[in-house]
Amino acid sequence: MTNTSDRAETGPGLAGMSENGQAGEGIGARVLRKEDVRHVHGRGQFVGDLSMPGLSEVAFVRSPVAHGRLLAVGKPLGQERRVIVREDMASVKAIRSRITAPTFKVSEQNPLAHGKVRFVGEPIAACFAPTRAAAEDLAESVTIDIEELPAVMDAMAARTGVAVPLHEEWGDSLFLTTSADTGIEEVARTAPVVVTRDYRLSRQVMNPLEGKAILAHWDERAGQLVIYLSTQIPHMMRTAFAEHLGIEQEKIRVIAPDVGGGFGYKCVLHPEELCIAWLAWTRKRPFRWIEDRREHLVGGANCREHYYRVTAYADRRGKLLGLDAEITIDAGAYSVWPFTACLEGTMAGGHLPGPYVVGAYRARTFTVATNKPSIVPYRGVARTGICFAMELTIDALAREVGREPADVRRENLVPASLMPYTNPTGKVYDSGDYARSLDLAVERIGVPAFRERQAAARAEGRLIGVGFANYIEMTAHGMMMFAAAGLPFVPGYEQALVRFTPDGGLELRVGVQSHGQGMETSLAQIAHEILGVPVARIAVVHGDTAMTPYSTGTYASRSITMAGGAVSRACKALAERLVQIGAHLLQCRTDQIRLSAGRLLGPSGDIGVMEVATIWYLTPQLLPPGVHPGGMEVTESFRPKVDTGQYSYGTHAAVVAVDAEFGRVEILDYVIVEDCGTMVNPMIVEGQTYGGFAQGLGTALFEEARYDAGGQPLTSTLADYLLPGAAEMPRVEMLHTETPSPNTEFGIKGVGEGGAIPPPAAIFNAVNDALRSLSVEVSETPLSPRRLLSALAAGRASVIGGAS
Ligand code: MCN
Ligand code: SMO
Repeated sequence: MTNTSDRAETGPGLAGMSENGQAGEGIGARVLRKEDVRHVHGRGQFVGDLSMPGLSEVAFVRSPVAHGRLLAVGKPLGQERRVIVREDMASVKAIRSRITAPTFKVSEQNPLAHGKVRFVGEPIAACFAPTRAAAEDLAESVTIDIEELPAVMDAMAARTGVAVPLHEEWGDSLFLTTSADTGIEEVARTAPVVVTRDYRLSRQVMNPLEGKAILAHWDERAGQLVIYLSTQIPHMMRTAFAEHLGIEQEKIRVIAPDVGGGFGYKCVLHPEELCIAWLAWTRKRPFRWIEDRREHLVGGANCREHYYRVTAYADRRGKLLGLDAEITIDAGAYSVWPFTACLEGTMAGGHLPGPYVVGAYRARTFTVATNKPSIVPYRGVARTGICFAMELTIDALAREVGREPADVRRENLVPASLMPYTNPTGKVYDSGDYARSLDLAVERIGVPAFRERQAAARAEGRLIGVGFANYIEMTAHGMMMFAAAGLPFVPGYEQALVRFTPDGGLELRVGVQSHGQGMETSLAQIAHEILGVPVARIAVVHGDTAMTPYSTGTYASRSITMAGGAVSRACKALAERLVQIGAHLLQCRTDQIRLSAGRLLGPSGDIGVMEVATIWYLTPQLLPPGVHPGGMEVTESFRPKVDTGQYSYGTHAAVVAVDAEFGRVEILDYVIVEDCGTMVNPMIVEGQTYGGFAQGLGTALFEEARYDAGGQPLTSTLADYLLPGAAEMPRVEMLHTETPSPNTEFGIKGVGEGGAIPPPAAIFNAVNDALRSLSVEVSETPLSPRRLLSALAAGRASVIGGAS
């Protein structure tokens, strides 16, 4: 990867933005990640690393069929107390996640199946023993009797009816349908150019290095059920356990130790977690379950699986006059707590226009229940799909009107002069210069020269192509968005507790959870920016409900904006106190003091902020009575001025070579332009973007969770479910622009998901550009050799058919 910065002040070793930042550690500095030291030395502490006397390990008996009536579960003789079924834990509430939309249908998911099973891998019984191997042997000896029902596997077909719906009381298979229309009919009647396409984004499994993991035990002294959980949302999980087990929240403590990747998979309540917590609560001793790879690939929750039919109406230059979309989401068996089955559908309907002015807009969404694992949020949530559908449509339109795709993009992008811009579904884009981002990518690729190269290659029988994709990434969307969606929880103010230690170090306590995003470093950089305490002396405390303020947690690329905002506010409040105390110590007025690089500078002397903190704690006799009883500890909160989301954005460009004989796609060049407002740590921003890109590359070319017609998973090992590895990652050139958000501290926006959004769109557009001379288009992920070869074969057949 090479990096080119578009702003002069970014770069290794350069100082932060204000005079308070110590050189190289403030906002904008490429500080090395503090957390990497323990991770690269193998000293991280994951749930699997914990040990505890008397620990029982748990294995699950899982459904071997996709759909059926569960008639009986037989416990092995003499081992009954070690095998738990739903009846044993009757007091535990089923998961009934919902939004308030009147037409939304609620699914009931039992922590262990009861009455029916609805996907292969659904937990039926929990078996415990001193070792996992013994627990698995026990699970093998449990008998189950299931009357199989026809499996509902095809979401598109299931929209119009099925033999036996999963949730029979519904009468159909639809969690939710929505529809919005700003007047498409009029445009449809008159538009000179009409382009219609179908797209499909495959079902994926997110595959964090560490699967789900939970260890729960009873702490007699604290009177608490202590749950070590690999999660992104410790505080919300405490609420989940309390609500479902019927325990008061103060009796539960959730600790997220090191978490080996979340990607959305760990921001929902999984049924197995309820079982482990219930076992520890009722037995008052420790239990653990760690998901293994096969469990993850077969019965873990999935993501994506979108189907689109998109019609673009335009004038002859390709200026959009209207956009009409039918969006179907295969949501799997159950609605997950708390985000529900409808997150993908509602976000897709609300954001399909992306960075474009589309004119009239109609979107109808269908969220369908099928006999597959539930759909959960995954890096990019919905936007990877809508970016794919929108950007491939723009390219199809460009081909139709005979213009360069980049030119048609520029024609339709929301101009910077219209910011803040309200899209047709009422989403407010806070700031951005989308055309500049596209122009940078176009310039980097060198489109006119590429067209010459392409023509020369074609003359030699080689197929190469270029593709662009613009994206927007709604980040840190808060109260207004969640309340409007009617979700069971609504994020409001984010809090941070910041306190000096008696020796002048700093602790930042935040309720969000860092599991690879580098927050232990970047939050410290924000505090350093304001107070000047060296980053090495700033500890970020997170992932423990007993030690941190409440937070809905880490998802929606919200943490640096929200928790960073709260840290900033708390540090500013502390700075004010320091100045007041300092004025006394330096015998001057507060307005004569300046805080710079960690020192309070007065007219006739100066003192370090760390020293002031030490004086407050250890030699208070030096201070006048009543000086700041609140002391060197502040809890402050933050909410963006407009909290419908801070919109990061950017452009990806791919140059590919297509091997029409073997169906292979080779990425020759890849350029990323990204803008996440003010960057706290450009090195981490690049790491986040590159990591997201790897996952987007997986979506584009490799990953697909496949099932047979009966609902049996066909990709239950990593030999069948392909993930990109280091060898598949191309060289990427990354450029940054920085358009601050007007609504946040320092103008920060989020970046955690952006890299994963446009890669499938950019790569498919490049492939379609390469295949243009053959009149072949591809539109289904992943672009495996099989898929590419069959598209080529169909193209040849249609050419032959057309000629006859
Ligand atoms: N950052 C920055 N300047 C900005 C924005 C971000 O320096 N203007 C840096 C900060 O170091 C920050 C990090 O980027 O800690 C990510 O910030 P943010 O965009 O706020 O995202 P979150 O911390 O809320 O993380 C969640 C986001 C999501 S939603 C998914 S999914 C995802 C992602 O982060 N999962 C991840 N990135 C991941 N990275 C890793 N390694 N593992 C995951 O599970
Ligand atoms: S999928 Mo990210 O946890 O919002």
